[in-house]
Amino acid sequence: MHKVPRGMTLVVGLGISGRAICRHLARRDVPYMVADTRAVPPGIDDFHAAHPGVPIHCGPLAALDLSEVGEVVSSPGVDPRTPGLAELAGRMNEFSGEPVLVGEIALFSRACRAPIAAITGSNAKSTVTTLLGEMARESGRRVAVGGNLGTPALDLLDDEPDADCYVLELSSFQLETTPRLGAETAAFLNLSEDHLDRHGDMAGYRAAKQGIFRGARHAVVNAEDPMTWPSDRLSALDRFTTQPPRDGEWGIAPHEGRDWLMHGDTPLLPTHEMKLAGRHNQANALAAIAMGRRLDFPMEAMCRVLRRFTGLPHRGEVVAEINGVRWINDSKGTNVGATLAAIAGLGPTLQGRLILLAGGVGKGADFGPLAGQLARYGRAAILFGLDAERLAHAIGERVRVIMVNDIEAAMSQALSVAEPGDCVLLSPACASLDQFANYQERGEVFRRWVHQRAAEIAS
Ligand code: UMA
Ligand code: ADP
Repeated sequence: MHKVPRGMTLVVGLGISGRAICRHLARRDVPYMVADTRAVPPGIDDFHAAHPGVPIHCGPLAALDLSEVGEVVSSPGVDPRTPGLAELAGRMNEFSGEPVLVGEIALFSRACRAPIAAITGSNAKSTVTTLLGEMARESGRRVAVGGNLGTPALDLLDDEPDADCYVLELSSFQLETTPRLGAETAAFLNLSEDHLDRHGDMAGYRAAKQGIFRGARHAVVNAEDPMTWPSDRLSALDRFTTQPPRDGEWGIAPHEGRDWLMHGDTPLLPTHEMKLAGRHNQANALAAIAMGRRLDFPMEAMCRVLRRFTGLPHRGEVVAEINGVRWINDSKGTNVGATLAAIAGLGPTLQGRLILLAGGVGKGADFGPLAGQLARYGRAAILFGLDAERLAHAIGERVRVIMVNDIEAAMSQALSVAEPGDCVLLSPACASLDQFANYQERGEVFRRWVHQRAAEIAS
């Protein structure tokens, strides 16, 4: 057994997060060593060159003697219940007073001197994080944006040390190993089934995400999803909803004959002026505004961003309109909650009906919840990939189902069944890994095909 020297810091995982942790420690002259469970982690030679003399342990963590380790800083993808780490549960660090086992975000919150705006949820994290970052910029703030999305949090501290505000997207994996975040404002957007292989059940998954509220001065939660509400009382709390707001909530209500984003009785912006499509994105906008208000961003600046922000690629992205039919790429809809929100969000805004393209790796999820919304708004569901049969079984009695082999066949079918006013929505409710490298590649295939058809039809 290899003994980690007394008081030494151990970094676990040589991926994006692990490397950011190493850079952070090196800049602060903290002695550390590294462990990765793989026999030969990719990029190990580059790592040796960049960090000469840093010892690396490869292979099972249980082969390390951690009885005298000072602190273990683990990567989000590494389960704290992994043999070797599990034994550290409950052990406290004598200097920091925090658990011996922490993650990257624990180091971030210790070192960060500017307000933190943190966003979590099963879906819409990247959209709200990006929106809030844009709102900060539009308000003249020096903002740094990253975390689970884009630049790792610890790199933000060093790349942009003078930022006056840090906007972080945080995953349940990151929050699970953050003893106290101390955010100025923290949003928990929604909770639906995901990552249960890691967190065991919904209660465990929710508990990990609730970590976003530890030490928070202000919370933003979803009035329609009680699972997002803090389990401990917080004095400052804002709630958003897609319904008319009650008791000072942020919501959506008719005003002068149209729907508006509202704060209590105050109209903020007509929803049709937003570039993002669907009710779910209006909810995302309200969450971002509620956080921005806490950070003193001017309302006018935030509304300017909502008028121009067209969304991130592969998230409800309108690719083209062909013969009166809108084609939307929501390839990032990789779980049932995301696809449900996309259908329920777009459905009420359509003149025609929805043609859903879905399927892939279902990760054992229950597809049943899709049936009701598809019955309400769907013309057809065109299914492909590994779990197409299981999907068909769950929704087949409520909407017309067409089974195909792959996404190209699904798009050809969609072209023939769609009528003017309809919308073809790629929101698979599944991971892509059975037929694609990742969700981006799946979205690119959709995009290319739609652009080609649009060009053919135009010529
Ligand atoms: N490793 C082990 N043993 C394990 C698991 C991992 O040694 O049991 C090692 C791997 O071999 C690898 C490294 O740890 O070398 C990878 O660590 P990681 O899986 O934590 O991934 P990183 O490359 O460090 O990227 C992580 C996030 N990945 C995950 O949470 C799975 C990235 O989020 C994040 O951008 C990055 O840190 C910077 O903060 C990606 C993600 O998929 C986008 N997140 C999930 C999601 O959004 O659903 C949560
Ligand atoms: P995340 O970073 O949490 O994965 P994204 O912003 O990348 O979130 O969006 C992922 C998917 O979540 C989108 O493709 C869409 O299908 C779905 N989505 C968007 N807004 C919402 C919402 N308010 N509630 C639930 N799902 C949503």
